[in-house]
Amino acid sequence: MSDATPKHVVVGTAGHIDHGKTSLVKALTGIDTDRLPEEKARGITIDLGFAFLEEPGGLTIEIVDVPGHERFVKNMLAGVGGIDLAMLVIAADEGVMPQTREHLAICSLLHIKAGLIALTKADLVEPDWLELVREDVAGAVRDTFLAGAPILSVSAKTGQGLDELRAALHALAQAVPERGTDQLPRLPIDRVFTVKGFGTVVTGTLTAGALGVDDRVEVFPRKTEAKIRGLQTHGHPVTSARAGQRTAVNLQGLERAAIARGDVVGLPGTLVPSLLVDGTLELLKDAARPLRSRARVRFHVGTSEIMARALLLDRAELAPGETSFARFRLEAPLVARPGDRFVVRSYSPVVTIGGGTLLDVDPPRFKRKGPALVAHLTLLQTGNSEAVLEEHVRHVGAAGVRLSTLAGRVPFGPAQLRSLLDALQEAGRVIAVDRDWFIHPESFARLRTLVVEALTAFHRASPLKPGMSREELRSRAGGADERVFAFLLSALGAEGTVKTERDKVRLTSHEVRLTPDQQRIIDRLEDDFLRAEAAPPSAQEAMGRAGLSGDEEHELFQVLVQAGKLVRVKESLFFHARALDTIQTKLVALLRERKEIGPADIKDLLGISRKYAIPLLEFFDQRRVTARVGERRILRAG
Ligand SMILES: Nc1nc2c(ncn2[C@@H]2O[C@H](COP(=O)(O)OP(=O)(O)OP(=O)(O)O)[C@@H](O)[C@H]2O)c(=O)[nH]1
Ligand SMILES: [Mg+2]
Repeated sequence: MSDATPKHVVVGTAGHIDHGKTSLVKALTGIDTDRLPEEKARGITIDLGFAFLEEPGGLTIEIVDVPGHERFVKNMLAGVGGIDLAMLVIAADEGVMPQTREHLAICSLLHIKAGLIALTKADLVEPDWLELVREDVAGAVRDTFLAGAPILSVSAKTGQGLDELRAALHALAQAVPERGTDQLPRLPIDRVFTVKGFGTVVTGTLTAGALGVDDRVEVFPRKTEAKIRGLQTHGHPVTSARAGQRTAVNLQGLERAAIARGDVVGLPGTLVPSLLVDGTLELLKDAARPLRSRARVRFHVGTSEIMARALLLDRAELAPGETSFARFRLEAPLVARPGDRFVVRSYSPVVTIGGGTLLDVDPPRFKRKGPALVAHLTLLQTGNSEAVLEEHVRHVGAAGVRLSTLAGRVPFGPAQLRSLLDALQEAGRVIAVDRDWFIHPESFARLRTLVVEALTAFHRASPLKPGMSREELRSRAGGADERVFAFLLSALGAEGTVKTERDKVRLTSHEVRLTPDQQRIIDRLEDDFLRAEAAPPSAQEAMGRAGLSGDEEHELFQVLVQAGKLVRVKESLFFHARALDTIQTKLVALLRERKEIGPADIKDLLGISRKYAIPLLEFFDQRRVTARVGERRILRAG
């Protein structure tokens, strides 16, 4: 590695209370991580502490020191959420103790990949004893990620073994793979405080992506946005921070009280707060009892702890050592990404019992539980990236999904998402409604069938109607998303299946066909309106004269309206289109002559009553033939 590529690796301490974690961090780095007065007074660590080692070659080892006390495991969990390596600290004079095991289990559940064991306080024991403890420890970690890891005897008091420890940490850190760069920034907050003159500052390990001064960010799940006023790492101002760095973020214009540990800083709209998450759940082998479905648990992810009910999807209870799929119903919104590891502790007694991997952080609401959901989760767990993406698009159904929403649900970054979508589109496994909206071909096909069937049924029931209202059709198609529906209609139009005219949709094959009887009635109706000229009958009257009962809603009457032969002038007052043309010609001629007319003039002109005169004048105003000046009309210019 060259100096040009700085690397940040986060090491978390772990281990039983009083075993010398904080002393060891101080001996290694010179930094006393116990800051709180209460920690000083009691001689124990209560909350997280932070230190670092600048190594040659641009490597920074960030150290998170955690409390060992069993009452503060909750704080320990907030600290180890973002670590790369574990440093399990065991006092040589006491050996493996309860929180040694619990912390080790937590690191295992979080899928920490590597680490080492520091057998500290070596100055307090005889070499023979040290050997026995070493064997004991090697046995205790045999079935864990620390199997075969370096076990180094050290002393914070005498400095014995510190150089070797530092060299071992360096070697492990070198081997930690670089964090991917195609991820949006995410900083789970572990501390919030105010700095005089600066305002609110939050700190955390930037687990992914990068943040820069002046970036606009959102604090999830608070729905509050802020601008980054300043950034610091290790007490020094910087203009940007990258994945793996301990970062302090000065947020402009945000109240300290509005934020808490467990919240997450990210780019606006890029994370999905959710009350329901699905994943795998593994119960620890040494859990005291089986976990029953619906048990209330403490759910830890990132730096947050949220109460939840664990619903087992395919069994009534989970035995120690077993793994199954589970759905968590959270009592407050959770902010996480698929692929995140989590830890579960029982409600009471408060002990770590298991953990797992999140598969779906914004799951579809299945009507049926059980098998369908298990199949969905199996695919998310075992499928390749393309299959996982396709599954997410499939499960949003006919509504389709926005690109940014999809980005929050898939376990990969924006660039990979874009290229996977392109590949799936190419293969016909995803349809792009537009650049920002996607639907699965199966959902699209179902929607297409619904629309064609609805139109077919409509034409059968109303053969005299030229087409179905677009909105009615959309609601028949399950209230399809407007964007998807418009896309579908244009696709059906392009293939020649439907025709859309104004707000009416019909099958291209549909034609209004009248029986001779119906044609006769229609002719009669039309004739009635034609002859009545400026004083037409009501729809009901005309229907009666044509030997039918009904009003303007009657389908035969509507045939004339749809064909544009009868024109609605006002409410249920219809005129024949040709009569209107004649009236207009007369009206214009009169206006040319007189320049200005009143209602009485049109009554005289056409020999009609006020009942027709007023609506006609308003109709021609609307048609922009005339303009109204008080109660009088003039010819509209142009
Ligand atoms: N003799 C000796 N004493 C040590 C050594 N390391 C730590 N101690 C003592 O052990 C006690 C506990 O040390 P801490 O470093 O506070 O232990 P800790 O693991 O951080 O404790 P918690 O954070 O509360 O879990 C202190 O009194 C230290 O002085 C060591 O290497 N040798
Ligand atoms: Mg400590």
